[in-house]
Amino acid sequence: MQTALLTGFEPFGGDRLNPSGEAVRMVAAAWEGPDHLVTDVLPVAFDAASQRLRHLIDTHQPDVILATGLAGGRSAITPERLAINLADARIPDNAGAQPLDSPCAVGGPAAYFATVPVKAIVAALTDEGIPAALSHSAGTFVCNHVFYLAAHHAAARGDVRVGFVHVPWARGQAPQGESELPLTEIARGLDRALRVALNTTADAALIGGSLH
Ligand code: PCA
Repeated sequence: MQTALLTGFEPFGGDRLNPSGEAVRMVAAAWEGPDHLVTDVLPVAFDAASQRLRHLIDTHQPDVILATGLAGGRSAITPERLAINLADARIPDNAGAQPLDSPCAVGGPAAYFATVPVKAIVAALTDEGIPAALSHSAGTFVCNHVFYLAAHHAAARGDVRVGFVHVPWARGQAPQGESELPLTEIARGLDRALRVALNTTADAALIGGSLH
């Protein structure tokens, strides 16, 4: 039996809800194994989120870490391929911190690739009729920070698969005119993504690159 750590985020930027945190709670409530699932909803704060993540990893020693967050405006569930060693916040985080041009980890490599099978996840979600696409940038805010630090801890430990999935606005929560998906669909997508990450080690050789 493997242990999976699945995280979402609390609301930020003046929003009332964050679909990633809500969907993670739904996945946890419906989970029936066979693998052991640990979930948490992280603060949208650079320091507090990284401390919380570190604590979760040290406590539970997960085999798979899948962190998730909101990418408002995207129309699909998007596994991220790359975490970069850069914190460059356009808005203050929920603790008021706004790092500019700072490394996530001093002396760390410029970037890490996701080690969950991102293309297989996109294919599995698409097969189930859930809008999904590969993304090559998790941004430079708290989501990328958490993804980078999870990958950094995993690189030191070895043998841990790490990924990050951004989700769209949930239906009824999106600002006027923004793309949205039903929250149940987002939760179903995250459950499916996690199961693929748990059960598939080699990624699928599928088209998923972008021209720009
Ligand atoms: N989205 C933000 C931070 C928390 C969240 O859900 C991001 O993409 O960095």
